[in-house]
Amino acid sequence: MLKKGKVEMQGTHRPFGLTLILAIGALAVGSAWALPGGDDGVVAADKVAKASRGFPSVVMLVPAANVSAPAPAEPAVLNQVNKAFEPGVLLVRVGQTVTFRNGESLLHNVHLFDLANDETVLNVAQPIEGWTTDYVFEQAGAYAVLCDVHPEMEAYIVVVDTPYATVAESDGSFEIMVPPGDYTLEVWSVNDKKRRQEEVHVPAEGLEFR
Ligand SMILES: [Cu+2]
Repeated sequence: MLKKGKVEMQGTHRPFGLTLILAIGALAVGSAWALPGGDDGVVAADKVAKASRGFPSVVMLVPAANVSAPAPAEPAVLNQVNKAFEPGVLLVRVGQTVTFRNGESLLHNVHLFDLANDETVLNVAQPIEGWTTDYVFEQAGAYAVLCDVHPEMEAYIVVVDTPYATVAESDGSFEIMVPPGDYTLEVWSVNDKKRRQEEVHVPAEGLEFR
């Protein structure tokens, strides 16, 4: 089934603003999102599959109970610079805008494939430096991002429907702050067709799965 998204395109010539650089920095370190409604969470930590070809795993804890946590208003940015996508793995929430940005004076494009069925969901040119294309994912899933101009360009977008998710370190370690409770732990890794999935209970003192 084709997953429908929302696309907005615009050509801009603005140089990088500080805000954008900070946003990319925050994504690069893979920090977990803040807890909805406060930070009275506990640490859930483990070690999952280590990075492969430079692509780290993504870990998500999907709460059994409904959690009201709107997607971040600020866009997640996938930059195109030095003939590479940055970051290589982008974690976004359902409903959060992804901004694809051409960060250099080269012709690129964005060719987005749904990994569930290999169907193209977006294929747009990014002709000049500063060009941006916005896209909103309306369902959770995993997507490959390629540039047809530069076959070496490759990235992945993991769209999650939980506020408790993070990009793991390259050695596979991660920490997520969560309220105590029952969760499904899911792990996305670039080499695994099937996600690791298990039910976990996070007690009041937190949990180290290791
Ligand atoms: Cu390119």
